[in-house]
Amino acid sequence: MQLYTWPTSPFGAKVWAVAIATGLNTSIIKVPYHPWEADPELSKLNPLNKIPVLITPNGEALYDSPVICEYLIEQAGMDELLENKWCNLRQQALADGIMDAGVLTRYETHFRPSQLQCKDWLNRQLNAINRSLDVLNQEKLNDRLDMGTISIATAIAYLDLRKVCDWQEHRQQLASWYNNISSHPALVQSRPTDYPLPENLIKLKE
Ligand SMILES: N[C@@H](CCC(=O)N[C@@H](CS)C(=O)NCC(=O)O)C(=O)O
Repeated sequence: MQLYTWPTSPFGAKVWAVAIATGLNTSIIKVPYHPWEADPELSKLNPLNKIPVLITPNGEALYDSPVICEYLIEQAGMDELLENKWCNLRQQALADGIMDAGVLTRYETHFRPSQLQCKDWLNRQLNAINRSLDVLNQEKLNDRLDMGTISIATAIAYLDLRKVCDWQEHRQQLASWYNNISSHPALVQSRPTDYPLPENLIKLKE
């Protein structure tokens, strides 16, 4: 299988953590692909032009990340990652929303000239992140890997990578849960990491 992804992508990182947790990572080749490339290759696979995209052994292109994760879990027969399914899927949705708001914040603050940035819109993203983190801080989160905890830990790793906000402040329960779970090898090996933009995209920042 092939996974189109990029090292900074939290959604790609989540899929990779699931791939490691299911043992299917050894059957997947990562194809580094920045979604802002003008090359139409990605949009032929996913008309939304977003990563991650998984190419299955029969050549089918799967997106988006929850669909890919569920596919990997089913292929590996690892239902335990989705035990208490609705809680897991809700937690994944919340974590994905944090990732969405974090990625949009990054795009706005990093790629858009400061005089064009919209403060209200940035605050809206930050408020969504903060409300979601407050909810997670009240929850008794699992200490083992499952679809919910992988998603939440990856979302937090992305907030750290891009320094989106001081998420630990006043959230002691969530911080101590994260400090514990983030040392799991699947999360260490999949963590989103900084990576230079492809050369042809650097002009976007100018
Ligand atoms: N809901 C999608 C979100 C994927 C997503 O937003 N990926 C970002 C990279 S982290 C992307 O491809 N952005 C390109 C764009 O927004 O045009 C998923 O879960 O896979």
